[in-house]
Amino acid sequence: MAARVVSGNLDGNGLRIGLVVSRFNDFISERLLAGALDCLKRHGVAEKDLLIARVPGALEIPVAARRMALSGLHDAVVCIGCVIRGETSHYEQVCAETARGVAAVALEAGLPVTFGVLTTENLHQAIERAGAKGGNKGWDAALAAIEMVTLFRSLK
Ligand code: INI
Repeated sequence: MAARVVSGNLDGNGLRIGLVVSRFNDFISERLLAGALDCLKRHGVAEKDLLIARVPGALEIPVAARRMALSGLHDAVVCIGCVIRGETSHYEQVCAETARGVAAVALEAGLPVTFGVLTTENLHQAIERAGAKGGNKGWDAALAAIEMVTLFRSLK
């Protein structure tokens, strides 16, 4: 007998999505947020089912994401921010702690918590990934959230 394969789809109808957005480097993170919102709306997520929480910097993302993920009010949480090496001496710590924290929240809550946090060498790379040549990582994180929520529904 062939193995059963389950996968998510990209139908966002009825999904409730929380977004955590950090203000640091907001020139970039606002572009990422715009990409994420555009993606969610184009895939059927209603405006009334979106909640955006703004935090100061990437290091504050995990704890806000945790709050949202455990609230029971969202099917997934999309994390958005931007860390640029050129602008920070503790780049490695900020990146590692943010990624580790977001992954820990997803495991604790058992909810898709996706990572739209850019970690780049310089501003140019960040611009490329926030709506220029490299696409928009906010869009990608939003799409991953929809796919994961719909996958989870097939895994019940
Ligand atoms: N936060 C970011 O989101 N991006 C950065 O590039 C950054 N730099 O450069 O340090 C950054 N730092 C702030 C940090 O995330 C916290 O907000 C701050 O330390 C207060 O806890």
